[in-house]
Amino acid sequence: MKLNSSFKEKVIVLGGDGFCGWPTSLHLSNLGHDVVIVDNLSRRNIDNELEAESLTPIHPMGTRLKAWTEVADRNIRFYNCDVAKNYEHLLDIIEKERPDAIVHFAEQRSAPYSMKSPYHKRYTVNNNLNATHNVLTAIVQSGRDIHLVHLGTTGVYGYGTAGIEIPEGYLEIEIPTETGERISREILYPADPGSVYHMTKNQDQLFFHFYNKNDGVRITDLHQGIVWGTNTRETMLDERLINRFDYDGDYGTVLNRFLMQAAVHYPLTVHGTGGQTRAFIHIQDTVRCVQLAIENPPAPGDRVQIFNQMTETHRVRDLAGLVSRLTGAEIAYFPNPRNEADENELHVKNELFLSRGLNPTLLSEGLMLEVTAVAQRYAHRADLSKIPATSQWRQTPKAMRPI
Ligand code: NAD
Ligand code: USQ
Repeated sequence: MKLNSSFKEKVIVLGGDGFCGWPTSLHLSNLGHDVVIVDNLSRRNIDNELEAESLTPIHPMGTRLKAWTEVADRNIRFYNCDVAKNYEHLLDIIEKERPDAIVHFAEQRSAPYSMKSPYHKRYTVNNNLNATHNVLTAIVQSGRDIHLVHLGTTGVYGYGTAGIEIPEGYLEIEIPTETGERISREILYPADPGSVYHMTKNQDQLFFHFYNKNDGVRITDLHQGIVWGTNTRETMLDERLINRFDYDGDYGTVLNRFLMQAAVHYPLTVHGTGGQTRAFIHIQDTVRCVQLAIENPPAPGDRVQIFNQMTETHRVRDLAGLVSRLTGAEIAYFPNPRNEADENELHVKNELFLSRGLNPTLLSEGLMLEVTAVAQRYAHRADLSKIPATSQWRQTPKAMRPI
């Protein structure tokens, strides 16, 4: 089962205890990279705050790492550090570990959580912006040529109907000049965030642009769609390595929620008309994409490299229909708690990963396995009172809203 890549690096994974970060750390370690996890375990504390738990029983970090050494005969080191607040500690870790690459997952990633209250908005902005800015500053201060791989979101492009296939980060434009000529430029695709969380990802892009231009930091920004599934080849090796599975109204993402809801016979919770189209990727492909990003760094002097990390797009009501046909689940339509378009089209380019060897896991292959192997298996751990989405996008009375 040990994989062996000829390309071996020292990699720090910020946020390596999380849903994407944990399986990525194991995958990179399995390939022979020397992996160091940095995490402040804030996601576990948010579970305490929300009184919600992963459907799957995730183990403490110490147990996870011991299990990995036993199973794979590889070592991963762990530092408990708040990268948004403890700059000196982060810098020490970078100077001591001397990484070739840093993968940055360490942000508050739930859109509904980021919209719950002024406290949650401020926490998300303070945490995410300071985390990203601290990492960039620490890379520059360390004086090392470290490739930063950041997990961004396809949500930075917004969810109106663009009318074009969304390019990988940069938009070609033509501008008429005063003399009537037309000049061409490539600019960052216009920012159109749909939540405070998504807004922090748009702001991250400006940090990357500046530190790349000013200090020559080599950066890859992965604009990732909604991740579905739970386990990867590595997390399946031992029960103690199991990945988290969020299903609550704040952190559960739409497809995993539908799979869990089907397993516990809860009507599938479609928001609004379900006409929202979104991009998706399986967790196994997430870890593979991060590997490909590390193996294909930008050359010195290159601008920020942006990959769209998604494999297919689906409409929410079509996903509900698919899960319902497979499992017999009922579908329920709820007033949408978010402020988003009821219906949108979405076409996203993802040629860069496909051309570098990504072989996507499609919904049609893995869906039922996920229902039986994970959602049904751990259904007894579900707290149904945590399923409703309670976070509202708008607190202002209707009369005060712009028309
Ligand atoms: P997660 O919440 O499960 O993991 C994030 C990890 O980062 C957690 O372990 C948390 O404790 C840690 N963290 C947060 N702030 C930190 C800080 N200040 N210092 C140290 N550690 C900190 O989220 P995830 O689903 O694994 O997402 C990881 C990244 O991928 C996020 O940046 C998210 O925006 C992006 N992403 C996720 C999805 C998805 O569907 N899950 C989709 C697209 C993009
Ligand atoms: N939705 C439902 N029913 C539900 C849950 C969600 O209809 O029970 C709808 C939402 O209203 C929304 C869509 O499904 O229209 C997607 O919601 P989501 O919670 O699955 O995903 P989102 O909030 O967009 O955020 C997730 C991750 C985030 C990541 C983003 C990628 O939490 O970290 O950045 O997916 S993207 O969607 O491309 O912006």
